[in-house]
Amino acid sequence: MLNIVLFGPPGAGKGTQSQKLIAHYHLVHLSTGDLLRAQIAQGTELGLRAKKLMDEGLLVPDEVVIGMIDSALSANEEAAGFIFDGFPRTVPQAESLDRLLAQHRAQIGCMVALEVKEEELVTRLLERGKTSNRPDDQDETKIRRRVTVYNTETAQVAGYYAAQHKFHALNGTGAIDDIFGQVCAVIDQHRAALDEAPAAATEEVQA
Ligand code: B4P
Repeated sequence: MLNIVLFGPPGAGKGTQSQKLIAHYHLVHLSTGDLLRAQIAQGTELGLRAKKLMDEGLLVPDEVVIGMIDSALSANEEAAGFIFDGFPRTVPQAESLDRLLAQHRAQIGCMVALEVKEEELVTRLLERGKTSNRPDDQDETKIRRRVTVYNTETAQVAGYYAAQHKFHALNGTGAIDDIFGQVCAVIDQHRAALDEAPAAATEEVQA
């Protein structure tokens, strides 16, 4: 099973690269942002609670997103693997993801982080805000708050995966196809290593 975490600040290109990756590797795309926006569109109680936080550029509580990922994993038992986009965003979310995947005899293969400077993030998100209809993309103060939340609450998740030797950082600035090529190179390198040592990987999951 090929399980990839796509990581980076808001506007780094996670959603953009995810679309290309799911087509290339035939993986299931799990974006907590998309799952939350679906709840908002359906007008559920969860969606109403999440909307208030998302519109302000704040994170939704861990137990809410962990519950959504738990359900999505169970609903996709036959998947060849997953692209986790925008999740995990806190260390407790990362710890829960490891536990949930272990229940499915799986684990995260690698995390690919897209690094982009704050001014470029703000430019991209304000541009998307012209057409996305997303309140969190339309106000520079909220966009900068999202970047601050990333720096204070989310960036440390990189260390969690670095400690497991699964962290790879790439420059997320430049042509989308060039960045895609670099993301694929990291994933292909991981797959080659898996092919060479499948037994070791399985033992690790069962331990
Ligand atoms: P998300 O939906 O995850 O949204 P995002 O971080 O804003 O966007 P993403 O990073 O995918 O966008 P992309 O760069 O592809 O989160 C929204 C909110 O949901 C959060 O603020 C939070 O409230 C909540 N939430 C979600 N997950 C959560 C979790 N796990 N825990 C708690 N709360 C959670 O695209 C941005 C723009 O850049 C696009 O217009 C794109 O065209 C452009 N772009 C992409 N690559 C480019 C490139 N190389 N060059 C130029 N432009 C590029």
